[in-house]
Order: sequence, then C-alpha cells, then structure tokens
Amino acid sequence: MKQTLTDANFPRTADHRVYHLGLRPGEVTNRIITVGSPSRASGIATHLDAEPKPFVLSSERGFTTITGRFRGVPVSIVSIGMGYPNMDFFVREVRECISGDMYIVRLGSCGALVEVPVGSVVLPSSSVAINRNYDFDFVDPERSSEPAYRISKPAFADAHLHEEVRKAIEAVKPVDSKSHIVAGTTNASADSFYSSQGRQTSFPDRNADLIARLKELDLNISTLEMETFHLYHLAHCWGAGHSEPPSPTIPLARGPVRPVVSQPPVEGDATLERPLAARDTTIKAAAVHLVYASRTSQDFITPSEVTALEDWAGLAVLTALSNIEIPYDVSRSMFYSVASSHPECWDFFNYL
Ligand code: R1P
Ligand code: URA
Repeated sequence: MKQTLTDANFPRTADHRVYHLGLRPGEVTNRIITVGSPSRASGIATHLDAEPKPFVLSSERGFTTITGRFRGVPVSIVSIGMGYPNMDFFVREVRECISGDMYIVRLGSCGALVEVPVGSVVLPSSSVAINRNYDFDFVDPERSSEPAYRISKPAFADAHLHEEVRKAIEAVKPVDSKSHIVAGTTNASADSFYSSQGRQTSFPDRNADLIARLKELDLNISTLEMETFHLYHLAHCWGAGHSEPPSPTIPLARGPVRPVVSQPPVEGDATLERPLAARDTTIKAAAVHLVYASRTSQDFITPSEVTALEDWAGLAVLTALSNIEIPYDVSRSMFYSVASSHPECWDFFNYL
C-alpha cells in the first residue's frame, strides 16, 4: 500500500481512488467486460479503437483495468482474478466510481456438465452458488446430519443483456469454428475449483455425489465456475433499493431523475435539482462461459484453442455492449463532474 487511505468503512485515497482496484471516477466506464486473467483482458483490448490510446491500470492487488473505446463507444475491460471475493471487490468498488446504470458481462472459463466439445460457449441465464458447509464434519462424516455442500436458489442474468450477448456470439462466431453455442441454461458458481466442483483430490472432501445432486435439481445446470452467481446476486440486490453512497462521497454527476434524456443537462436546467442517486440506477449483468474443461469426456482445451475462442468471444461481447443504449451518458457526465474539481482527470476525457 503506497497511498494514505481514509475512512475504514469505504477506504479511498485523497484523490478518490478505491482501495483494491486503484481506480477513480473517469477511469472506468458503464459498459464493462470482466474476465479472470490479465492475458484475456489484453487479448480483448486488441479490438479497442487505436485512438485514443487505451488507459491501463494494474492495481497492487492484481486487478487490471483497460478503458478505451470500441467503435467509438466507451468500454472497460477489468481482470479480477478468481472467486466470489474478487467479484465482490470489483462490483462494489467500480460501482462507487460510476454514476448511472452499469452493464457488466463476465467472460470466463468453465467446466461443462453437458456434452459439448471443449471450446464451446455457454450463456447462463441463471446461476446457483455451491458452498462448502463448514458445519459439516469432513473428518468424521457420520457425526453430521447436514450436507457437505450447500446449493443456493438461483440468481438471474438481465434478460435483455443476455439476449443481446447471445445474438452477438452467434453473429461473430467464425464459420469454421466447431464451438457449440448453448444459451438459457443454469450455471453453478463454486467456492473452490476442486471440492465444490466435485473434483477428487487427496483431501477428504466428501463430494462424490455432488455432480449427481446438481443434476437432480432439474435446473439444467450446465457449467461450473466461480464468480457468476455473485455477480448476478449483487446486480439483483442493487435493484432492490439502496442506501446512500459510502462517505466520503465522490462528487456525483448531476443528472435528471427518470425519464432520462440523451443529452447532458445544461446549467440552469430544472433536472439539475439533485444528484443522480443510486436508487435511480441499475446494474445489468450477463455471462459468457468458455468451456475449458469437459466434465463428461475429461477433455481440456489447448492453448491455441483458448486464443482463438477468447478472441472471437471477446469481440462478440464488445459488440453487444457497444450496441447497448445507456439513455443518459453518465460516464461523460460523471467525468465532467470529477474533472471540474480534479483537473488532472482531463487526460482521460478521450475515453468517455
Ligand atoms: C478457475 O480456473 C478460474 O477459471 C474460471 C473460474 O471461474 C475461476 O475464476 O474463470 P476465469 O477463467 O474467468 O478465471
Ligand atoms: N473454471 C472452473 O472454475 N472450472 C472448470 O472446470 C474450468 C474452468
């Protein structure tokens, strides 16, 4: 940690940088692709417009943000690492850097429970969480009456974003690609790559029946990975009413209460009456899962297959996000608001 942070509740630097992602308003946009690995992020970023040169920030905690434009539309690619906690850092900290609606698409790898070849693409419209039950006695299972793993109720993708991404994936898929495309299924996000995904290791994980339990749920559970449930869950919770942003607040963009307008408000406009509050905004989430591991055939994807798959799937998600209309250009208004008090932010004008 190099900079002084204030406020134990929601730590930030004096120039409004959030603790773990290192971002401040103006450096991240409302349309975001989130991925697990920095190499996937930089591969997708090759599709961004050459001008303005994309902004790149790698935080001390391993989060990398690339912000630029795709066909003129501002977009960010954020690499977050693995697991629910990292998804949590990402959604909460970026949310406080942005004013207005957020559109987030997770582009991540997965294991497939359905019979599709590795290199296929699955778009889950819902997701359940699988958590290791720490109250279960893993050493002496006979002493437990509860299950070793808990499976939650589903959380859901935004239906419109899911459909836009599905159409883009179908449209961008190369004609010679052998990938299958499956949409509208349920994902299971686990708190381990190993035990809670039913893999067998040298630990006494008591998970031999886990995959069978998932199939019995009759939810069409097709993929296993580690972040999508938490993304869908937080997006849903944000839509259910909010408290005010954590203090000290960033200077929020002033914007109209719904119905929104497509132009930034002008000085003296009656719509400038109050800041664009959290309660006026939404988080829309969807996911695209790239099948790296087949849990039926035990095949695993090759590096060259990964490169090709990430390239076209990344292009598809950028295309879908750039086609989404965000009625009020909140990235821009947020930027104007921040830059007026922080002139150094003007450098980032080109992205927004
Ligand atoms: C495990 O190998 C990681 O891969 C999957 C899982 O969700 C987990 O993060 O996603 P990413 O490829 O996006 O990291
Ligand atoms: N990521 C996961 O979490 N599981 C897999 O099987 C493959 C990728």
